[in-house]
Amino acid sequence: MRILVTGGAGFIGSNFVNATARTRGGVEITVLDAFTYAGSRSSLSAVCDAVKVVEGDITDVALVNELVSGSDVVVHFAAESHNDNSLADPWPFVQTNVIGTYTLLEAVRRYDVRYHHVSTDEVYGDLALDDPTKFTDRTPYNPSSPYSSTKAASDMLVRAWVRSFGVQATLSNCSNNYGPYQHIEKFIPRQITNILLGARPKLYGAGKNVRDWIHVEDHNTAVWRILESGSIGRTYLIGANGELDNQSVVRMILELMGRDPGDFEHVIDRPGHDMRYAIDSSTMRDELGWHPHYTNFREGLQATIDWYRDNRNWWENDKDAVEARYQAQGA
Ligand code: NAD
Ligand code: TDX
Repeated sequence: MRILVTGGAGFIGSNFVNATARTRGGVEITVLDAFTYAGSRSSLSAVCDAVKVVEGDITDVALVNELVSGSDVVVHFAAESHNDNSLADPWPFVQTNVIGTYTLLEAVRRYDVRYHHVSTDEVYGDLALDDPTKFTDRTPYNPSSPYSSTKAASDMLVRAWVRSFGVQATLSNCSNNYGPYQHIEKFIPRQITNILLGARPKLYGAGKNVRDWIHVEDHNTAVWRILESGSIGRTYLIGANGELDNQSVVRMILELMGRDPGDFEHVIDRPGHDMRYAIDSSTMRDELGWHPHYTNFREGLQATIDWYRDNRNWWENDKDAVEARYQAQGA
C-alpha cells in the first residue's frame, strides 16, 4: 500500500508516520508537509530512511496531483490547528483547512484514490458542564472559533464530494490529543515546559473548561481501523472517555513534577472559549471493535512529562517565540 500522509511532520501526523513505519512493513509512506512553525523534521528522524518526505503545500494543485496520482490512500492531517492563532489571524486557517482540503478532494476524485479526513470534535461546538449527553455523529455542527469553523467547512466539502462525485472517503472527529511531539503552544506541553523552565503554568479564566483527553497513539490506531474497516461516507467519532477540567490537569502536572499543585496563575480567558467537549465513541467500539490502550490518563501524562524532560532540544528553541505570542495576547 502506498500512503500519502499530509501534515506528517506535525504532532499527530508524525506519531502516525512513526507508528506506521515501525509496525507495518508493507506500507510505503510519503509525507507532504509545508513545514510551517508546527512541522518539524526532527519528529521524523527515527524513520527518515523509510519515509519519503516532500516539502510542499496542500494548496499546490500540481504537486498534490502528482503525489495523489502515485498513492493508493491519502490520510489528511495537515491543518492550521491552534484556536488562539485563529483568533489572532484567521486567514491561514481558511487557506489551509478549506482550500487545502478542496485541493486534495479534487485530486482524489480525479485519480480515484481512497481518502481519510482527520477532523475534530470542535465542529460540534460545546456542551454545558452539566449536560448528560455527549457528541455523536448526529450532533448538529455548531463551531465557535475560526479554527473550528474552517474544520467544519472542510468536513462539509468531504461529505459533498462523497455524495456528488462518489469519492471514496471516510471522516473522523477526535477529541483533544496528548503525547510526544505536540507543539508547545498547546495546553499540556505549554504547562510542562513552563515548569521545566521555572515559570508557572497559565490557566485561562477559572480553568473549569473540560476537554476529553485521548493519547495520540490511540487516535492513530483508530484512524488505521477506519482505513481498514470503515464504511465509505461515514463519520466516526474517536474518544477515550477522558473528560477532565483544565484546572485538574494543571494540578496533576504540577504534582507529577514534584511541585505545589496550587502553584499556577490565572490569565485572561480565550474569547469564545468552548466550555466542554465530550465524545461518544461507541460506534468505533461496537462496530469497528476499536478500543483505546491508554486508559490511565495519569500514567500517559507522566510519560508525556518524561518525554518533554528528555527531549529538550526538540522544543526549547521555540519557547521564547511561543511565549512572546501569548504575552502579546495577555495570556
Ligand atoms: P499540528 O499543528 O501539530 O500539525 C499540522 C501539520 O500540518 C504541521 O506539520 C504543518 O507544517 C502542516 N501544515 C500546515 N499547513 C500546511 C499546508 N498548507 N500544507 C502542507 N502542510 C501543512 O496539528 P495536529 O495537532 O497534529 O493536528 C493534525 C490534525 O488533527 C488536524 O487536522 C487537526 O485539526 C486534527 N485534530 C487535532 C486534535 C488535537 O488535539 N491536536 C484533535 C482532533 C483533531
Ligand atoms: O495556556 C493555556 N492555558 C489554558 O488554560 C492554553 C494554551 C490553553 N488553555 C486551555 C484552553 C482549552 O480549554 O486548555 C484547553 C486546551 O487548549 P488547547 O491545547 O489550545 O486545545 P483546544 O483549544 O481544546 O483544541 C485542541 O483540541 C482540538 C487542538 O488544539 C485542536 O487542534 C483540536 O481540534
